[in-house]
Amino acid sequence: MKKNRVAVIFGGKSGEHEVSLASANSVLQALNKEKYEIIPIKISREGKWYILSSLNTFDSNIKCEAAILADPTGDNLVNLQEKEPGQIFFTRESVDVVLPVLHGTFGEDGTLQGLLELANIPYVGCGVAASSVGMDKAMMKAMFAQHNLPQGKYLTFLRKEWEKDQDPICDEIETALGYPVFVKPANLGSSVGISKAANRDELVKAMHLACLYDRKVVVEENINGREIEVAVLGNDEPEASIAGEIVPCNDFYDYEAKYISGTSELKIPAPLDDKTMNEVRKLAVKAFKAIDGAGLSRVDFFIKKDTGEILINEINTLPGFTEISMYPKLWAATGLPYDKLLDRLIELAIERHQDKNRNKTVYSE
Ligand code: G1L
Repeated sequence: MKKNRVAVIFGGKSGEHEVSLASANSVLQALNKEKYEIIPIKISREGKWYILSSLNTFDSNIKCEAAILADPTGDNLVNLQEKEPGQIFFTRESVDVVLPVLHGTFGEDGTLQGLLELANIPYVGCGVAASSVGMDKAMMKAMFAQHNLPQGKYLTFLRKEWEKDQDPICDEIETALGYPVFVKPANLGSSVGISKAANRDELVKAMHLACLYDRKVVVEENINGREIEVAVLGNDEPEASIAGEIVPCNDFYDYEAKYISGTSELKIPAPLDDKTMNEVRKLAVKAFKAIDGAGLSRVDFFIKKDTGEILINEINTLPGFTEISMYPKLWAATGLPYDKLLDRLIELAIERHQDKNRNKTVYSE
């Protein structure tokens, strides 16, 4: 049988270049080489695209794979062709499916997905709209609210509004949310620009900082909750994995522990009573449908330590994807191991593409 040609695109310009390499490394190693012909495509930090000129070199030579992953600029690689961004999709005779392993701007935000739509190539994961909604915290929260998903209190502001008049914005935040609050650039492209403010002085500083990174800022109430995550998989009939819990090493919510030092512990399954477990799984599917998700997403919740109330925190359309990341571990614990999960995601990409091509694109009787 003819092998499916799978292009794995990784790297990228964003601050999360290394995160992408780690996930791409796991994906490239796990993809079944009997089933797929793999075309690795690397986007350098400078935004240049590189593909292996000889696909066979990659297939048979694992060292080559390691070399790509080890070389952050791509400058030292042999057998590479430099391409204009996206050029490959319009000049190659065929790529059967694309796996985007890219974080943030250009990759996770819907722009690469748009390019692939234009080229009519199937790709793993969410489409243009879901990807961009998933990247914008203000849009995401508005979508959740529209679908009556329970979430914490929040306010959004434009940089323009902040620059015009700060006092009424601070007043509004203090009245509606109290202290402490989390101030974040709406665009979740990177983890920079986020801070916690416990008084007005800190709030002003936090707003200034967030305004450096985006024209929209989201301010959230502080929630003292357990962090629960659910993996969703599917297209029009998505399914939820069992839930997992992230236990930060410090017993209070600690940003550094969670995102930077990676010292938190994962509990799979999360120790929850049956009712709560069922409820978070149901809400995860609802959130996925709310953003019109496809393929995969990880949905993150808080369970309030005092009341047990479930609140949705966010949806992540391209979650961490190394073998030890939460998303693949949740599916492994639900009965779908890493390599089978990749097979399923590729299948879903092709199914969705075929379903889309059923649509009429011109009017006729
Ligand atoms: F394999 C998938 F489904 F295509 C896939 C691809 C990429 C799943 C998850 C990711 N994740 C990432 O790209 C990222 C973790 C590097 C974003 Cl930072």
